[in-house]
Amino acid sequence: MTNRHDGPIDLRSDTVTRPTPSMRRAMAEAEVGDDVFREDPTVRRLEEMAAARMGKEAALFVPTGTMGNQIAVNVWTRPGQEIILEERSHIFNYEMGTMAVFSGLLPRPLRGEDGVLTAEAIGRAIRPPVYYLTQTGLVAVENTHNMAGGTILPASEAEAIGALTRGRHLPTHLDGARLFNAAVALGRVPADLARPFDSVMFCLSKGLGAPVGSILAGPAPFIEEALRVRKRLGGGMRQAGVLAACGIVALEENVQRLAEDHARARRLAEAIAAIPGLAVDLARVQTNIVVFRVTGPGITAPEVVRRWKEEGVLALALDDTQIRAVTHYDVVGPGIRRACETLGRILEKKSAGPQAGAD
Ligand code: TLP
Repeated sequence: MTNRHDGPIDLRSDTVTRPTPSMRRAMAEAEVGDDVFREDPTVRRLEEMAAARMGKEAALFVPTGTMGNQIAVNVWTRPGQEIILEERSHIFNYEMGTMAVFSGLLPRPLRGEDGVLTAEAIGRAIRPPVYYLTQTGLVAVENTHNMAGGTILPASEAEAIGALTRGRHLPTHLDGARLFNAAVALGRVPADLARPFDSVMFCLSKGLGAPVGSILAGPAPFIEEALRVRKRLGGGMRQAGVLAACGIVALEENVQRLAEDHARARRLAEAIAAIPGLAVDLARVQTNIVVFRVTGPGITAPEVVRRWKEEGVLALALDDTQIRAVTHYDVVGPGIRRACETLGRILEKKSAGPQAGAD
């Protein structure tokens, strides 16, 4: 068995997981009500549980991580302000400019080494309170950092950012889509990593394996306003308890097993590092994401991805030279071995000359 399901070994994202058998059972048995009236007991239970895990006063179940982030961005800011974020962050690159369209904000992207924004760099970018200057409205950081390769924001840096922004009376938001990966990798509880930030979003639908849903957590008045903004965005769901039930299972059963995904990502990265024509920075492989480079002449990342697909392995080409592979619940050890072997063969054929590579 290379997979928990039939079909290709799917390393495109940890979003592709399907509900586990206990999630299917929980869905069937979930007590439900109309959550727009706040009458769904399963949604409320998930929200309470999630708030406690994040060490925040309150939490809100939202359909997607993108919506959770954009609600936070909207609640914390006023139109015309700037938001400080990392250059490769999800909020800046993959949320369709919603910060501008919906909240009237300007991005202030900063480059962080390995995706890590430092308090020092943020401090330099915060605008002084001069009335004729554009004002900073929010600082948003990402942990783990997806496009930098699942890198972890060091807890000490998070604390330094919190201390800085509190001193400057600026709100902070943590895009913790994969915060549980960071917590498991560091052997910490997620609340420790969320503490320096005013609000946090995490996804139930990534490594934790739920089919749908994310959580936005923060102070009670913030979540009260977030509820209104969620409705404004069309995110008020009705008998959402069937989905929340999977989120509860995800939090109860799937957190510690993230360590297996991390071990598999490391195995994959080590195999990649040994293949001539590929390069990976092993120090950056800290959780379940492997971003590697195609260095061999005469073959591009999209071409490698195409040939890998023919061998039954799916991954994402990020550009002409970079590929992202993400480990998750549905791919098991033999699948990772197959992925390594087939990748080795593709690059070998390539270096054996154009004839061999062309078949
Ligand atoms: N990430 C997806 C893609 O959108 C890139 C993936 O496959 O990794 N924050 C971070 C850091 C994310 O990686 C993602 C999704 C989100 C937010 C948004 O979550 P969803 O997809 O639920 O809107």
